[in-house]
Amino acid sequence: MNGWLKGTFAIPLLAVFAWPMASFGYEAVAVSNGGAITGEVKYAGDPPPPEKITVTKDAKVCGSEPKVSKALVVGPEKGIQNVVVSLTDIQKGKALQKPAQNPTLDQKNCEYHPHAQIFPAGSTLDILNSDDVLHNVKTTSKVNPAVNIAQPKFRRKISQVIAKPEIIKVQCDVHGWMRAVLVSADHPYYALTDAQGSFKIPDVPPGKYTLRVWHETLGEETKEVTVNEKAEAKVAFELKAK
Ligand SMILES: [Cu+2]
Repeated sequence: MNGWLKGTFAIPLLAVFAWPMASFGYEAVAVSNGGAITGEVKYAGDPPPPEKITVTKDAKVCGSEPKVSKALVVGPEKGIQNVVVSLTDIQKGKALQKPAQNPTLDQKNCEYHPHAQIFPAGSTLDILNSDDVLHNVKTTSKVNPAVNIAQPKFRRKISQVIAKPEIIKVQCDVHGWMRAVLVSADHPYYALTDAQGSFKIPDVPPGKYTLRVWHETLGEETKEVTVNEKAEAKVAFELKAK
């Protein structure tokens, strides 16, 4: 009798936990006539020199040489690296592919690797500690639950599900200079600018969209963009310190 009761109660519980992930209103369709959005994000005016970080703790592991901050990386032609570019109002387009492996955020030599990354919402992020020191992983998420976890050296991996779409800043309270950006995406039309500040978003169904650029220290800006069939729409942005 007990066993039978357990069985009946187990079914609805499992159903709740296996509930399909919310689709965030985005519909996956085949895109055969898409266009591309390409462009550059540049620093307006004279960019500040790269910020130097003095290692004030755990020099044996973190290194005693000053580090260069990756928060604002501006190339010789003023292109800004690691700007998050995305379409904010796309309803339909190509399917968001789940990566073959979990995205990882590695803490190594008291820096995050990679500094910025994009993965589909619902992914399990593997947070690795490759250092023989205590790190602390702290986010200021608002859409997803905020995370604040101590990761001692014996805790090599923490797996954290990032369920909802959001741009999330990560920092370590033990080493105040450690900063990273996680982009949990609800569709595939996201890109990070390269070292030249360039980006490309391919396979966009023809239509009018809002294109947003977001940078961790410079803030965000949006522009309207029209994508035509099998054509390239070029968009240029300039950002500067607020
Ligand atoms: Cu740390």
